[in-house]
Amino acid sequence: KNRIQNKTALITGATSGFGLATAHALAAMQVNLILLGRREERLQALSEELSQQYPKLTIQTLALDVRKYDGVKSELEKIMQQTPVDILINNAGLASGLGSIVDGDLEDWEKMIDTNLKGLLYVSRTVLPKMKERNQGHIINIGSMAGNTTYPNGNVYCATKSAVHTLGQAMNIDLTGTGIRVCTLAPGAANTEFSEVRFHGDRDKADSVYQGFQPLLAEDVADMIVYILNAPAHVNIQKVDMMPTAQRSPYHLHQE
Ligand code: NDP
Ligand code: 8X3
Repeated sequence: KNRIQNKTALITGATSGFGLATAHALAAMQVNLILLGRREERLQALSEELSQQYPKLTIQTLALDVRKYDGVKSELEKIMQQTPVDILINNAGLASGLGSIVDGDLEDWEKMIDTNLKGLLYVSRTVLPKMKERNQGHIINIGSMAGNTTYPNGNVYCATKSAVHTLGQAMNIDLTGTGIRVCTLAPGAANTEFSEVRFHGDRDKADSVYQGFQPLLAEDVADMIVYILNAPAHVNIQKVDMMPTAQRSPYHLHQE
């Protein structure tokens, strides 16, 4: 049964990886989309592709940096005057660098804290009052295995993701008595542009992360997102840990 058709989903970080795969998966479920990311050309190309494939859907794009509250608030509020957001996928995020906390790069730290944490808060703070007015909505925050268990040199990235997990709990608590549901989806290793971004564009280093085992695919995460969203209104899936079969924790990875 499709319980989400004709709804509207805002996906942050729709230009790549999980967000991109989720855009395709939700479009296939006849969900209208607001696609947000910084790379405007990719947003345009995706919007054209989906509009051709699903001509009945309304696809809108927002070329925005989630770290800039003024832009997030004004642009999203403009869209929400016409198009209420039923579903919010707080997915935009990154790891930048992998190094000791002793001599970590401050620019990397600020990028991660501003995007993964403050960006998620800015978008949520803009969307939530409208959801509350309508007493309905579904939010999925993308956490991580790294938010459950800190690994060597993961420090600030892991801290942002553990904070995302805390904010998911906080949202659920603060929304008690409303129809708004919140889920923290925490994946393990998935082969997207994540590691290329973490290693500042070093493709070989990024590829080596996924050698010798089958990581999650972006499509696997998108499938899970559809499952969570499609649960009946009385079911609130609050937390999902989703790992490659080869990986049981950051320290237990079976590589051939
Ligand atoms: P990708 O690098 O493939 O995608 C990241 C997305 O986030 C891109 O669309 C990017 O778009 C967007 N983004 C980054 N910074 C900003 C910003 N400042 N403003 C708006 N959009 C931004 O990685 P993934 O798909 O893997 O990552 C998605 C989420 O999943 C992240 O939160 C990540 O931490 C998390 N995660 C990833 C795992 C993995 O192993 N891959 C595992 C667990 C969690 P653009 O550059 O166009 O702005
Ligand atoms: C991203 C995946 O492997 O860095 O959250 O924990 S990992």
